[in-house]
Amino acid sequence: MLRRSLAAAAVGVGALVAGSTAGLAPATAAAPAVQSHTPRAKGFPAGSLAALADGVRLRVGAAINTDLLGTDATYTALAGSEFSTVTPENSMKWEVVEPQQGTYDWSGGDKLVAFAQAHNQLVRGHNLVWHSQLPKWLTPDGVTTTFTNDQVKAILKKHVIDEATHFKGKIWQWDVVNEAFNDDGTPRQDIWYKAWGGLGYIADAFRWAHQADSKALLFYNDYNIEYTGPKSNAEYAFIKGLKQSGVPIDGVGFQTHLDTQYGFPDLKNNLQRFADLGLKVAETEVDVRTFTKPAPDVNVPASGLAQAAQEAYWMKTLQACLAVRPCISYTAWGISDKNSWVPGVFAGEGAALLWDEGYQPKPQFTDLQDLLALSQDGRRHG
Ligand code: 9MR
Repeated sequence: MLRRSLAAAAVGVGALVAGSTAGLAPATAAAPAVQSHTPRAKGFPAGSLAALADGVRLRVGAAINTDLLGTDATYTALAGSEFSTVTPENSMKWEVVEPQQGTYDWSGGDKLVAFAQAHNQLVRGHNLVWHSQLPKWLTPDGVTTTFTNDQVKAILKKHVIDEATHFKGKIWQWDVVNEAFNDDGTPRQDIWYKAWGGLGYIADAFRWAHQADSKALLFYNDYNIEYTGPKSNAEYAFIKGLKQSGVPIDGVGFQTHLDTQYGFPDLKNNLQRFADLGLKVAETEVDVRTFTKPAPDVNVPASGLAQAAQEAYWMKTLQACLAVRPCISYTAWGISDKNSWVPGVFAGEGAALLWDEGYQPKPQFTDLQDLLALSQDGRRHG
């Protein structure tokens, strides 16, 4: 079900077999574990998304461009006051942290961790294993490499253990493996799949990450699994198998990059069926793009209808998380339209975030505030 191709150019695709929906864990059984993994957020301004979300035991976050922290005052102020969790948009990715083999650069990740600690925020680490944004010494394209299979295996093990060890104790949730399946449900044929001769690298990566940092919550993260279809079904079956085999996986991240030209996904059902496997779930990269006016207005919705659709989609993404108790965090993929990846990848689309290019909050921001305020006495209080 190709509702949307997350830009073949920028990101990958992927998935496997059809799974059943034999979810068993009742919501009441999951509640205590969820709450113990969602520490209270303190010190945020009244009315901020962080403070409002804390009232319903939810963490709300944003992907952060660490280059803008401390250099863009408005961006930095919003990053520190509105969000109770942060994700490095790029600065913990392999091409950034190990640009030459054996030479590490943790500066961007360390900067984000320090910022988070100074602002009472938790960090979602992103990511340890992916086919994209890999260093050139390892692969030019994510599918070919001059290393042997055994060398690739040793290189991945070292990377996962070294990075998880460097950030040990500082990461709330790690995206251990990102985007391992295609939209048609088949496994992505990247250098990891080829070296292992299958998806065995995923279980290994979770075990290594757990060995390095036993307290971090370990997530599998992907896009287009918000919709029921070949990809979501394949990942459901695969992750159910991981759980049954005792692999230390704690959660599944639903990236939630949505586009108003496609119908809204049955997101709540998909969050719930993965949660029913005994997992936490999270919305990890939420943005809602729509058709926009021609340049230079690349972040101005093309019509009132486009704007209204965006607002509805934002509210429904948050509603889905609020309705599924083990949904422990809700993260937007950026703060302002000024810095979003969307217009550069999807020509004619944009306006995907909660603040406009001038850092003014958009109606969808107020909508989320209102929804969180209305939820304060809801069932998530337990
Ligand atoms: O937002 C990120 C952008 O700055 C990078 O150029 C891009 C490279 O692929 O990655 C973007 O973030 C992606 C994330 O790491 C994984 N899911 C899809 C996100 C949007 O492409």
